[in-house]
Amino acid sequence: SGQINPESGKVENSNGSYQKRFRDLEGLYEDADAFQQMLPEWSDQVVYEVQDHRASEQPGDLIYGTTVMKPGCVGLEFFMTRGHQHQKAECAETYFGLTGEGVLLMESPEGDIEVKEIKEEIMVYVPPYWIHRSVNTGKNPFIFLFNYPADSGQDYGIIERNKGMRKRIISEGKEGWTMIVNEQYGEVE
Ligand code: S6P
Ligand code: ZN
Repeated sequence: SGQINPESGKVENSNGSYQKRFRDLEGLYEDADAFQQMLPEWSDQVVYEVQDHRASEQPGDLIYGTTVMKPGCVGLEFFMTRGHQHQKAECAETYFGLTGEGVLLMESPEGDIEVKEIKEEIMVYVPPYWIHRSVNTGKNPFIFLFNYPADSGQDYGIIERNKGMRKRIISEGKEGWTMIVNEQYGEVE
């Protein structure tokens, strides 16, 4: 057992972590020009950090941890995670909001879309096979807890090959967000 700090996302007994910096996220956002304009100032800055606890990778075991995401936008598009389907795609996951606000954008293999708002004390279930990506739609850090099977793995290739997910989450008005079609989806080079 160990404490999880809801304000910092610190997982007391974590045994792994990684950070994604702005420069690592090239190609994720629709507005490539806006990305290039931000790059000099943002390059080294951490957009999100993952800390987790892994007991083992045995089937039946669980991984838990937190993701801490900075607020911000590239053009109109909010900061987001790379997104993935689980490598063992039949593996489900849960997310539980700790601080700030965001959404979980989910897409089924049939192309159905679900967007679930996450904030403090809100639980979201990611069904087997669904691609998922989290988005910070707020003005503060967005922090959530996750739990998923230890042998699940992540497949990032599906999003890379498709040029993203079918939809994008952009800011609207002062505080809001809206979903738009990803015009680059499925584009062939
Ligand atoms: C893992 C789980 C989260 C994400 C994390 C970063 O299955 O969904 O731990 O890994 O939020 O997102 P991503 O898409 O860069 O792995
Ligand atoms: Zn996942």
